[in-house]
Amino acid sequence: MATRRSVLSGSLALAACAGAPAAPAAARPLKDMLPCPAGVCGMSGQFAEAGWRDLVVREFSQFTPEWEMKMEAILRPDGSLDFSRADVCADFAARHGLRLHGHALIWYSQGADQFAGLDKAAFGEAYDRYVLAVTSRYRGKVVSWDVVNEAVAEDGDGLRSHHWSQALGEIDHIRRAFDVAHTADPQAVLFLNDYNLENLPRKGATFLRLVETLLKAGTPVHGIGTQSHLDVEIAEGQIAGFFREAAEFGLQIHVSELDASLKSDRRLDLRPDGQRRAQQAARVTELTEAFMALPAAQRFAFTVWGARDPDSWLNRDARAGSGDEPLLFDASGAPTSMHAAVVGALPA
Ligand code: 9MR
Repeated sequence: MATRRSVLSGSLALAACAGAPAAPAAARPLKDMLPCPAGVCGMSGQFAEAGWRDLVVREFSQFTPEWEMKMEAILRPDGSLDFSRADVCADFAARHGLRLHGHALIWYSQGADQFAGLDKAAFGEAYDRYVLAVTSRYRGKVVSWDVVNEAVAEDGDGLRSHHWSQALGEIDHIRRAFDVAHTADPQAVLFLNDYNLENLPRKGATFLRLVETLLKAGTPVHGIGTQSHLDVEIAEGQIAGFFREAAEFGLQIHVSELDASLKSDRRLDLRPDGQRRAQQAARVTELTEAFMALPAAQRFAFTVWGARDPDSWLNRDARAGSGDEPLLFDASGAPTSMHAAVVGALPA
């Protein structure tokens, strides 16, 4: 496939032969260059910051609340629901014409305290009520939901065990969440979302087996969300391999939380900066090409987990410190070398 990279390098070579100065590629917004929605996450605390807001509105066409639509933000300790922060996000998206992706209804890391002590029947009822209430409230506003987030065990050996699976069943709690969400909002595109699917082939394989199990059971799973918090050191071909297999279900695919740490999976890394950047560019190029090679109808959106490098969760982790450059824009809002890797891999 001809990509912008090959076309651009061809025209630059011609210009150099003719002795003409090479014009910089036109700085077009990402949302105009991608053949699918360009997504970004953010938090309501950023909405008033002009630098963040202008960049997001100029470059992106889809928005994922990074926190405000999670159970930890909505479900109060007493079990009542607080939609105030999620509503602020829905309003922000509507005001700026951004498609809204809901994240995330059921996540192993949340809700344990509020659901503790309920007997099986009460647990199931509260579970259904939560999913129903949230998806109904945003019907017609949220286009898509991560219904179950991070179901697969860390090392890819089966599924995680947690309060949801223990009370309602390993597969059944997933089916139940999708069924309720679908009933509440039949138009919403419903995703199973997880991470390390490209980084750990064993985990990717378990995830795809889970998708198959759910589909065979008639569960309304419409999409595969691959978070793509990329480990830039993985072998060439691993990302493309995962996308090829994932595509076989014919479901929509969402690159849902892309970032690519330069910190080598948080380990001490003494290699020259240029070498790590080259790794980052190579893997991000592979990911972008693999996504763009999907049939158009399967490309749901291409979402990055933060607008500018300092916005990244990776720079908010107290242990890791700051200074990572895992995103498409730097602190000033200028495109990074990772941005160039994405743009270079887009179809010409
Ligand atoms: O980036 C998010 C961070 O700000 C939150 O504190 C954290 C817990 O809610 O979640 C982070 O986002 C995670 C996402 O929801 C699911 N995949 C992994 C993301 C990074 O940890």
